[in-house]
Amino acid sequence: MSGGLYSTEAQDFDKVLDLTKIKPYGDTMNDGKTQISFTLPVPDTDEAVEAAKQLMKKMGFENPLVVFHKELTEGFTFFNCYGSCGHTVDYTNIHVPKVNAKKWDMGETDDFVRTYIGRPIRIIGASTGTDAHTVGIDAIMNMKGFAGHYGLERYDMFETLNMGSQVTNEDFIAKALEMDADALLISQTVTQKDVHIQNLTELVEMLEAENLRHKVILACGGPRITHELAKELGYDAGFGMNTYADDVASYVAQELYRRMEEEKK
Ligand code: B12
Repeated sequence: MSGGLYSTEAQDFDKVLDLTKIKPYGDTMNDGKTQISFTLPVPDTDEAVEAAKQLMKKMGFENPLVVFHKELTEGFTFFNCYGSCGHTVDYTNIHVPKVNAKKWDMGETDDFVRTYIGRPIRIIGASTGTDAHTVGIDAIMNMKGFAGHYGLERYDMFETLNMGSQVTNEDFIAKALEMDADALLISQTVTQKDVHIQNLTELVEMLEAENLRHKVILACGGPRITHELAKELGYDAGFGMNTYADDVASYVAQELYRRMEEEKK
């Protein structure tokens, strides 16, 4: 037999991974199975379930299934749905901007700073603006660190100050000046209504206004921060999920050294 379901091509379709056309994996390769959840601002009725299915189809999902629905509060229904995604992306043609630094462990970074910079690097960090989340910046800076990676306070060759959360950009800059910081680390977790963009942009503008921007290494981080976004906003580097102190410590040491060498020229 040839063609249709019985062709070799069709038989292999659920086994063969084509990196130029990837789609979600559920039970078998290329089935596109996706789980999606959302809330509709209507009561939990048959019409609401039908509306959820129609919405799934409009989003491009085939065979939409509502597997769970519950009115969370009067007039708002939560849905958990499955569907098959018909779209694919070319994985071989994806290029993500990344922080340009070799990742070292704590000992390697300390050795490098001792040998090539010759003094401790001064770093100040905070979760700024209205953001109350401290766990991210603590994971990077606190002595005990995060997931088995010691924080910057543990490094011999870093002098650090973690200002905590809800620090205004004014106070942050004032403290950075007072300690003559080499690097400024900003953590942003809340991204609702792009509040992080406004806050991060304001800091850059304030540093520029005071003619300080080029004198410091400016890096930001958070679960929804990417290096690409950070660069767009005028930062030197951006760090997202699963970052450890090692990443930012190696980067700051290498970047400071690069700038010191540049100044000598
Ligand atoms: C704990 C928590 C809180 C605690 C925070 C306690 C504290 N002391 O930090 C409390 C209860 C106070 C809280 C409050 C709120 N929260 Co909250 N919170 C969380 C929660 C559950 C975990 C966050 C966390 O600690 N992650 C663990 C750390 C280690 O991960 P991380 O922050 O991503 O950090 C890593 C990287 O991103 C990176 N990194 C982070 N910062 C930096 C900085 C630098 C320089 C570098 C290099 C790297 C780096 O390194 C870290 C280690 O790998 C998340 C949901 C979730 N599961 O993620 C919601 C969450 C972040 N909160 C959320 C919200 C909305 C709020 C509130 C606004 C709720 C409200 N309406 O009141 C308030 C915030 C009010 C305010 N003014 O900010 C939303 C944010 C949605 C959004 N995108 O904006 C989330 C995602 C929950 C949700 N699904 O809705 N929250």
